[in-house]
Amino acid sequence: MRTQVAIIGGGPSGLLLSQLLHRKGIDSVVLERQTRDYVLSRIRAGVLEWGMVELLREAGVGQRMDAEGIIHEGTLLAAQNRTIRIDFRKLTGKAVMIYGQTEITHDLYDARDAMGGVVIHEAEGVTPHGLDSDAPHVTYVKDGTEHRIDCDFVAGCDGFHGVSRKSIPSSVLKEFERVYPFGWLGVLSETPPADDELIYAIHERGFALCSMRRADLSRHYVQVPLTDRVEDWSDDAFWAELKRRIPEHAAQRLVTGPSIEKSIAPLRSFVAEPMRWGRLFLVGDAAHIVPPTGAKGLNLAASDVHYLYNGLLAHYQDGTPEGLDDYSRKALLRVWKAERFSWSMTNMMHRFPDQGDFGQRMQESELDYLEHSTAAQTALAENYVGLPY
Ligand code: RFL
Ligand code: PHB
Repeated sequence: MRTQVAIIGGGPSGLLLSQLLHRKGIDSVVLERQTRDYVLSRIRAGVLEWGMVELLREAGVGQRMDAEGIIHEGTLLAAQNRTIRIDFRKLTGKAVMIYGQTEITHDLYDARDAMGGVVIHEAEGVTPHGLDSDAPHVTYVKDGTEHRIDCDFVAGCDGFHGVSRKSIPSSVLKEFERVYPFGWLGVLSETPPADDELIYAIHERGFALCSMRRADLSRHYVQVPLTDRVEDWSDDAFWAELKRRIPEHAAQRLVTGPSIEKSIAPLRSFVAEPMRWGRLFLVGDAAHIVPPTGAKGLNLAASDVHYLYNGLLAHYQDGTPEGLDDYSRKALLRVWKAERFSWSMTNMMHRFPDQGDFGQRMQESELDYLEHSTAAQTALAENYVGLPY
């Protein structure tokens, strides 16, 4: 088989890239290790920057998002005895959209089906070859038979644990990492959201977040030690802990119910440089991970897709190489800013085991500064709604 762009990974990055390319007549094949049901069962991000909203519309997959998504013009940051509202609209003129990653993936699969896009599921042993030559190819095994796809370029959209990043020689690749000493226990429940907007709360017992997917579907998180296991947390214990950590007005109104998904995610900051090697381009979680505190993971995947899509368009339509040549530099400039923001939000809003009294006073004074400085609120809002592409 031959295609123009072989895409490894059928998560949001890979599907969005193939959808955008197809609409411009550029051919791709998506190779996904898991089944479609497995990919669609993963509960992940929920907050979309406006740039991502517009990119989904450009890809022709914005209809359901526009009908069912919820626009948020602000968010609440809470610490014991105070609540600070960050007014995105007033401070930046922009807003974010609440629409789950699961729904986006659904919409992208539907769109790929409708256009006859090729997505091969349960592709085992996917391996890129000849990435530093002019004629790369990818091999994989499906139903016990080995297949080969010849291509012009390979897009590595296969997440943090994929093969793409590992194909770059260690003499070329530089990795930067910070692992945080806690995780987030997340619960999805068919209950109304705690408030109209998201609440990020810091408490002496640790961080908590009240988020949502729809008017009847909520997503909540509490910071937990890495030694905790999901089995240790009954639903009742989760709700009791959440109520302790969030402001009183939200705790009193909180409607609890059975969890329909419960998991613990470790927190990590990670960047791999460069994001291009020969004819391989890394996209999304394959190249970088952020702690979820700034809601940036999925949004960064979208901005990578935007840069790569435009580079590929310029290559195929105008024969100009600059977009592809500049992909890694441009994408990394935005990635590092989102890394900085996610790291600073994480530092401000979590209890660290070794922070001591000094660290605690630093957090308190940072929140106090935020409460009383429009400049500080504007900086937070500008990053949260998303820096320009
Ligand atoms: P994905 O979504 O990981 O998709 C990669 C796809 O590649 C497939 N794959 C392979 N396919 C073929 N061959 C191989 N060798 C392969 N290896 C892997 C995988 O099966 C998968 O389908 O990466 P992508 O597309 O770059 O999208 C990135 C986003 O998914 C990610 O940034 C966010 O979900 C991060 N994230 C969150 N971000 C937020 O903004 N807010 C959140 O609340 C939030 N929660 C989360 C998250 C990520 C989590 N992970 C990765 C464990 C919660 C979790 C649990
Ligand atoms: C979520 O709804 O899952 C969510 C929202 C905001 C974040 C992280 C996760 O910062």
